[in-house]
Amino acid sequence: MQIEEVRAIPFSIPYRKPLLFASGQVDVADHVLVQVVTTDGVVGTAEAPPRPYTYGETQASIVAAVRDLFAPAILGLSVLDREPARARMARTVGNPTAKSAIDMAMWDAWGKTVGQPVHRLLGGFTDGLRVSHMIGFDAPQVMAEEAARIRAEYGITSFKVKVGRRPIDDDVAVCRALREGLGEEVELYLDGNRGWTPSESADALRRLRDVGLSRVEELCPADDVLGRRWLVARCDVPFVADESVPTPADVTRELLAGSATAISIKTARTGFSDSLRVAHLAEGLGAEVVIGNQIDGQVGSACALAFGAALRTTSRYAAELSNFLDMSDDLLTEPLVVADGRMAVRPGPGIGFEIDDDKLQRYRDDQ
Ligand code: MUC
Ligand code: MG
Repeated sequence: MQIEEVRAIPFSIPYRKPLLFASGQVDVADHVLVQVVTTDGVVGTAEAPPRPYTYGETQASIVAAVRDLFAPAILGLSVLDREPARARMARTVGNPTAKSAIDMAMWDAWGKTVGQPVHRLLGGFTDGLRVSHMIGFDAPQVMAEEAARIRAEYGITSFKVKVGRRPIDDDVAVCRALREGLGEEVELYLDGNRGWTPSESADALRRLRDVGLSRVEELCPADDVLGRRWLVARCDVPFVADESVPTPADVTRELLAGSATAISIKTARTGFSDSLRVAHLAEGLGAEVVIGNQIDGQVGSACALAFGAALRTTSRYAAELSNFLDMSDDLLTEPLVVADGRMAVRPGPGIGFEIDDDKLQRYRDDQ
């Protein structure tokens, strides 16, 4: 069970339709497949998505961090040594998705070694999750039609609407088009990716009161310290912290400061080991959590699904698992399936997927 090799394989798969949001844009899934190989020949796999506007990482920096910093630090450890691996990686600051992919690849290797699914090793609460889909910027009618298509094809009835970069009138028009097009039964919530000021956020929330939003996420920067507290105190739906909580300590700070009332858990940035910490911390503090999407491919979405299904608190709300549907292809031998608005966890050992070697050859950037 000892780790004898750590691989960082850059690959690029185009999106059919780019995703636009207040802090950036994704046209290509230029991710890094991270694998740990054990002395028994078991391969544990996860992926790291570079999000420079959120974490400062790029595809090249993730490959370099895994190859030059983290692989030498963990070679020779057992796949059971996840806490020593975490401590050694913590000697380097930052690099959240590189560290998280290594952590999740170690859990995958552990599950494969003992023949057990990772969602059960993590807690085994349930066998599937309701799915929520994220809709990027476009014209109001186009966004409403896209959501209607996703509902018709996949049965998804929960949508996260990107706001915060255009004039507020445009965002208000989008939310109204979505509510009118989809009806009252559908869940709608906002993600501003820090694009508004606190007073712009308050203005938008006032104008959107009748749209019936279930929650809002990171409408303004957490660095607007007092303004954000002022806003959160006036917000009558849960205010979710996302990019402001890359670590468990940030979760504590944001919740205790009154700068957020709920937490987005993204396995891409906190792996499984720190996502457990975040979930338990939030539960202890009485704050709700949702499973977020780092614009993951199918490997990353399978990781988020396994984690979300593991605990009662993480499986309560629809999880953001479906943006891989916008990609032109992916790397798994058996693609993930969304049906009737749900995704079932994979029954196999580990996280529950296998990499298609031909596809990896086709999309890898290093050969
Ligand atoms: C999200 O929830 O914000 C966009 C930027 C990022 O860091 O994650 C995505 C989705
Ligand atoms: Mg977000």
